[in-house]
Amino acid sequence: MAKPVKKVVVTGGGGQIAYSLLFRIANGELYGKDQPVELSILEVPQGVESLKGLVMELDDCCFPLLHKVRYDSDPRKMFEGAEAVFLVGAKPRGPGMERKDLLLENGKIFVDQGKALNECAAKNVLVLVVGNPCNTNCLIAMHHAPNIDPSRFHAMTRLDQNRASYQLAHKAGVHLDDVTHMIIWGNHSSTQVPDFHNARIKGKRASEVIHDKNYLEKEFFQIIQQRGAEVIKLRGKSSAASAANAALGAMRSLLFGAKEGQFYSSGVFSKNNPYGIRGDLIFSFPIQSHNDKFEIVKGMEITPFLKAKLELTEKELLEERDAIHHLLK
Ligand code: NAX
Repeated sequence: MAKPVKKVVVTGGGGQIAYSLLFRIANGELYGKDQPVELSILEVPQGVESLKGLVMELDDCCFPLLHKVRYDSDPRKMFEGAEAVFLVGAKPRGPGMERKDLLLENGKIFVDQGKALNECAAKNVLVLVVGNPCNTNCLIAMHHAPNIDPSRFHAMTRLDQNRASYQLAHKAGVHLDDVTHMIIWGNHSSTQVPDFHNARIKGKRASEVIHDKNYLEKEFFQIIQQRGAEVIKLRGKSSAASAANAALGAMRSLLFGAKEGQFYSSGVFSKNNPYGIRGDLIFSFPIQSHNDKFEIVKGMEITPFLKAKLELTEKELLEERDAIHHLLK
């Protein structure tokens, strides 16, 4: 007998990340090749018309698992019964716009969407916030959805994790599968902390394989922290296919867990975290999931170098939270 259809929502449907993401979900790359899906695509009112062309393309792919596609500018309609939600849609930073202005502009979007999720989504919905600044947007959405367990809200740091894993594998000359435990701490921004100390290459600490301390502490950090900006400089547009790929991977980890003995990075509510980070932020930690429950992995070694970096990214997140505190009322 066919499985019941899973309801998946992607916001920012007219944007470039959604253009990569939607086709992969429809092709069974989120839930698997035996799971029918229904897609609901949210856009701003002026962007809805162009979604007709996107939906024509989805139809023309003849995806056997794609049960139905809906699109609209009303989050309440789109979130109805949703089980997996990718909050991708957000405004880009315009010319001369400060990060603080972007926080305020995009923050308002996540107030409304948080409320709509609270009212309309399935109670066990999983929400992955991609739209930037994703940690703080996630905090806002979570805050306005008190009926949904906070552990269901995640901000995406998987792209940063993937970038860091690739760089370590490349530098060490090993296969990607040989790099494990690669964790991003903190904010998805240039203060993020790609933790080479706890990362493993063929089971050993990365620093036991890559002996160049200067590379690990300076160059590696800079490559990862600036990777998004570098892609924009060269491509003229921000990362899209790699972001969609990371979003799929992140949601799959939330749905199905990591491989035995491994974990992954995700921005989660920091309340009662075991690393002394302030408890009212969305902060990226190492995460393990068991039976649909998410836990911050305990016992990671925090060196003085890491501690100083964690303080910087925590400070930035506190500043972001202070800038939008009125949206948390
Ligand atoms: P685009 O500008 O191509 O698309 C964004 C789309 O969102 C537009 O079609 C816009 O109309 C729509 N939108 C705006 N407000 C909306 C609302 N209230 N409801 C529904 N849709 C709305 O951006 P794209 O390249 O797709 O990137 C989307 C977001 O992802 C951006 O905020 C971007 O900064 C962020 N990213 C996050 C990453 C991460 O790792 N967390 C990496 C990639 C990316 O930079």
